[in-house]
Amino acid sequence: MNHTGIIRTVTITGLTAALGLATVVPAWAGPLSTPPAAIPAPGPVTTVADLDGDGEIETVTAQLTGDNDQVISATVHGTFTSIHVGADSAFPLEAPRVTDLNGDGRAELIVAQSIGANTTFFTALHYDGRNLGQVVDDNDKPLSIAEGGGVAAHLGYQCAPLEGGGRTIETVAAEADDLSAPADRITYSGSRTVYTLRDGALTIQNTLPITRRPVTDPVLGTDAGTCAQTGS
Ligand SMILES: [Ca+2]
Ligand SMILES: [Ca+2]
Repeated sequence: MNHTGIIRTVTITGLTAALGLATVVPAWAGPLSTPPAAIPAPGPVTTVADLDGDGEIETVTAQLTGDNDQVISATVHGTFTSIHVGADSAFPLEAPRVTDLNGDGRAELIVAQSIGANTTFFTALHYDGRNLGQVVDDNDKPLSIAEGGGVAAHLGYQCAPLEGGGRTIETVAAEADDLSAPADRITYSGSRTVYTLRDGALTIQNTLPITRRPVTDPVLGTDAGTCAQTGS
């Protein structure tokens, strides 16, 4: 006998009557119904990564701490490290993407900071052996990578094997040349930049101009999955 079910039914019915929710509750009752638009989760959210490349995974935690601010933390060999970076507190926090941007076995974390209708902006974190820090670009500024762009732009990143071992990181940033063209004729212009990462700093190896290329052109191709940390 399952008395709990009976009691629940009675309780919900009572609550429904009391709050006048009779038309709302049935929509919730089905197993396939979805809750209303999510309120930003208080977190934390976690993932696992091998930050120091020793083959043991660490738990990485992200927690919203305030308006557009999150703290990313981990404990490596008993030593706690954390860093505050931007967040988009209008959306539920997502766990960092676990990547290995240079193929050295130590994880870098790709963290969403700003989420737009079509474009998400990420920064990257690396572990220097003691602390988490932000990966900096060739101007010594914290890296910002855009992904998405909708029809108006083509933005993304991927990794590629580097001759002699390791990986390069490639970013694509291109804009539509003429949005009034038929959808299948829209071309994009911009650049594809190839970087190497060492000690948390990117160095440009090559910049390929992209000139009026269709979206199917490999020069515009990006596959973020190619940056995944092997074995994580
Ligand atoms: Ca480890
Ligand atoms: Ca790495």
